[in-house]
Amino acid sequence: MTALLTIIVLVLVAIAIWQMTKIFELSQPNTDNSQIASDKDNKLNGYLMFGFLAFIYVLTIYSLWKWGGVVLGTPASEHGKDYDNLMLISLVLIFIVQFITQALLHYFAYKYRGEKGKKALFFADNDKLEFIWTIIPVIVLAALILYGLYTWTTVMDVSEDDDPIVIELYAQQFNWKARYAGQDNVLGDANVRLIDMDKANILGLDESDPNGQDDIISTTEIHIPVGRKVLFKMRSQDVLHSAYMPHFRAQMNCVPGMITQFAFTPTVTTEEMRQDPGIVEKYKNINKLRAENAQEVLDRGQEVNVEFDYILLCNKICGKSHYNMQMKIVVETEEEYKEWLSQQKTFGESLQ
Ligand SMILES: [Cu+2]
Repeated sequence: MTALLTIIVLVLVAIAIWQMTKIFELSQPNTDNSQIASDKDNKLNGYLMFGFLAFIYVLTIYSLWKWGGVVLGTPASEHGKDYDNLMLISLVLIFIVQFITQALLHYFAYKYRGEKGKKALFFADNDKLEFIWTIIPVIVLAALILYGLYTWTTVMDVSEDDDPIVIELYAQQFNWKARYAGQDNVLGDANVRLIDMDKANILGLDESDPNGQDDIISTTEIHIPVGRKVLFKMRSQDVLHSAYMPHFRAQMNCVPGMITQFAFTPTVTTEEMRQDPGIVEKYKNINKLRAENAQEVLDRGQEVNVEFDYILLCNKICGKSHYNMQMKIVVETEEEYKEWLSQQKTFGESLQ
């Protein structure tokens, strides 16, 4: 941030000096102070166009080389591959189009630079040309949008046959709570007005609803079994939040007063993901950075060495501690999941 501000200040100072010399020049008597560009000026600007073209190409290539590795890596859900494909196709298309059009734009700016007595070739009206530059974007965009819609409906489709595990994600400033639907796989009714801290009814469950008695509330982490579809139902207590699970390519807004949902099937357990070459490399780097700032990390009461874990984040800026609104997700085998679940207290038990 300081570096950016310094650059801005330097640029502003440079502009100020430039303007002052201009004023000085204009105030001198008997000098050529014509504001009309000469052929020499136009030629220089033509070359500067090429300079700018080179600058954006170099910047693009440098960014890809330098930060290309910080993308999300192996998707951990069934639909993740489709999602990544859609993203890749869109990016490649944009990249190719931008590469060609920028080159043409800057080349023509140079070619038809102002020159005394020169007139640029132009078409006042050309049906064929207009047809071509209308129809090509229409076809490409229609294909892209249809493919996107198809992917979206496939991702969002949850059928009863999938027999998904139902889990509620409850968002509030600034934490997450998860509620498992229990034996009956039906979440009990809940309402923020029923929240009763004295009785540990932190999610406002309706105590008279039998569906809620076997619900299990977890305030620390979410466990899900690999290969089973999980249906997340989102609720918010206060403001807009967004449940974001980047490794599973899942995100859904949490809106006060309504229930939203997102379902996916996790395909890679936490243990397996820790062996993923991309993750190993990333965590090597993270731990290196943490070791370099070990004292600071220890002062925060954290361990220097960290291991990969799936994570649920909030992706809507919802207040001052938004950045830290997160919850650990553990993907494990069906047996481990059942074992963990059996150790948790049901809502009925916690009321007694
Ligand atoms: Cu939030």
